[in-house]
Amino acid sequence: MAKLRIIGAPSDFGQGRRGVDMGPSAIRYAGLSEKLARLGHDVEDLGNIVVPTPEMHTVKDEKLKYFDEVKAVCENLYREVSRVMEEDAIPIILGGDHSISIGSMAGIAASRRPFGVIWFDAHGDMNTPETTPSGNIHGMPLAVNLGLGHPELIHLGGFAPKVKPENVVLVGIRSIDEDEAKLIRQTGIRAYTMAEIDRMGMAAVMEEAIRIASNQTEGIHLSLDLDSLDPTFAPGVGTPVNGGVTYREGHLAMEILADSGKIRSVDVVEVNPILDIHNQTGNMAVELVESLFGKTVM
Ligand code: 6HN
Ligand code: MN
Ligand code: MN
Ligand code: MN
Repeated sequence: MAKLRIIGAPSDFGQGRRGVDMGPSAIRYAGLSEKLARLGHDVEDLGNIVVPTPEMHTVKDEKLKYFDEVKAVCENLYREVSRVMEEDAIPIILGGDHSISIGSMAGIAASRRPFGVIWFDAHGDMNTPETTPSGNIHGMPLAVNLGLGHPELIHLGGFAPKVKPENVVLVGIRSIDEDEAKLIRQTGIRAYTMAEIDRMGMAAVMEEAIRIASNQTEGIHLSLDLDSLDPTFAPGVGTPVNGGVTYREGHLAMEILADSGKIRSVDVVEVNPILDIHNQTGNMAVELVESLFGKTVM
């Protein structure tokens, strides 16, 4: 039995399209708390962090859109997540777009205990203000957590970087910007493309990913972007890319992570109910988290 604490971060300041701010509602509506409790866990929903109202704000810097708002949201989330970590509970952070991971990982790293990261995504999220094609901060959080990007984002919580490149793994990538690819290579993080998942199989990829992320660390943070999945199974995301992780590959990955016993924290991001079909993506998110916390056939 694990102590699971749900935190909503209903922010869409990291990307252009409104709707991901409703992600926490959609995931809760799909029964997250109840289903995790049914698996025997001690579950508590801590509600949402405070997020500014988008209609009251405008873009000031085209290379770092809604910088002040993203920073404020991440500072709130950092405080909430570090409190949960101090209680030795597992935070499950519901986005919101992926920029919120700047706050969640600052909170996870606050104890200064080393951890690894498995970042499930169609994208690299390794842009900086110099490389970004969109100016959207949700394309930058993994870079920020590695110490690349705007200094005020990097130093959120008062320290940097949040994680070492040798403990970072990307899984499911199939849409990477040109200069972003250079950064991925320079940092030396391990990035499993969809082509590698096809060749090696998801089980072998996950076994390697877990080995890398847990090498000399005390646990693993899973940052789960629902666009890692194929749009057939998760149509409700802002930046869908064809050729993604299948339904079973997704579950298998979560089941292998569950068996590892190494998960210490989770982000579930980019669920956009406005673009979804009957909450398919919200339901998929909940199903995957159930597998991650031990759901099996019998
Ligand atoms: N996400 N690489 C693109 C950009 O605008 O930087 C897309 C980023 C998507 C980010 O899905 O979390
Ligand atoms: Mn992402
Ligand atoms: Mn993505
Ligand atoms: Mn495949």
